Amino acid sequence: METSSILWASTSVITFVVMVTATLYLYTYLLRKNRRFAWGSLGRDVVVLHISPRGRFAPNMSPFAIKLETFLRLAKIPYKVDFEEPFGPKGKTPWITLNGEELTDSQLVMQELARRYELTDNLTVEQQAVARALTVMVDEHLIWGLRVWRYDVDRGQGFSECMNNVPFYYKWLVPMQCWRMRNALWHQGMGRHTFREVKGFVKQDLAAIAGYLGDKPFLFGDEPCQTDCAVFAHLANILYNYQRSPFYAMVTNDFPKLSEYASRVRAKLWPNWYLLLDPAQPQRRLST
Ligand SMILES: N[C@@H](CCC(=O)N[C@@H](CS)C(=O)NCC(=O)O)C(=O)O
Repeated sequence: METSSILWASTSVITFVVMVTATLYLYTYLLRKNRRFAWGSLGRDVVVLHISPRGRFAPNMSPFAIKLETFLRLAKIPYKVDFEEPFGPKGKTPWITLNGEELTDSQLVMQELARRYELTDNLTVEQQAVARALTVMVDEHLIWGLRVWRYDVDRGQGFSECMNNVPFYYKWLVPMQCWRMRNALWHQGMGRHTFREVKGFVKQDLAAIAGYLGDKPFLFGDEPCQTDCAVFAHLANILYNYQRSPFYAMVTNDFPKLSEYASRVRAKLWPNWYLLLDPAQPQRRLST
């Protein structure tokens, strides 16, 4: 091959690659801009909650998404749901847009909304300490125990089961996600324990919640508060998204009061739970 032909061929390839990249970039840019414009037109002070699509057994497969949506319902903050861009600026779901501002992380969003809407739970200093400890326990400890089952023991199988329309490329994506999560589990530390030890940790966390809940209807009395959003979300995740896991049996057999508690929060704040599933199910009477 002559040098001029090689030069011509490589210039064509490079031009093609640059043009495809530029087109893709421009397309993504315009798509994002259009979406933001559409979200902005939903109305002032309307929270746009960005989450992954609804699940088969619970309105979301992410406990953090359930937590934040439960909070929006509890606080009666008007919101609309977006499923097109579930991952936010930090690469995690859920996140929100409020009056053009992008806020991320369920806990930070709740704190910020509580500040802006002047929402307080009226807890004593001692209760605030317990609230903090319970929230961190479920968000940062319990969740990792569940992830060991989902991504290591069950190898992501339950993940696809929770979705109605599983996209065809999921059969390649799920092993990749499992590999990524096993890596994360190893670095976080939970992944270094035997599954028997992990079950022990989860049981201790559940026992702590049950112990504090006692015979109260909600964690801090007769009405749910922000901590109930987090605790309910993780219990709902076990009870509806992890039914094949040993954690489901653990909650229902060893801590029936936690099942009753989750049903109570669900009946109070998610009266349309069944209609939100994918596929939507006929609404049933929710027990309190
Ligand atoms: N601290 C975050 C945690 C959110 C989170 O871990 N979300 C998971 C889904 S349950 C996620 O986005 N995972 C994607 C990833 O890690 O790449 C919050 O409270 O919002």
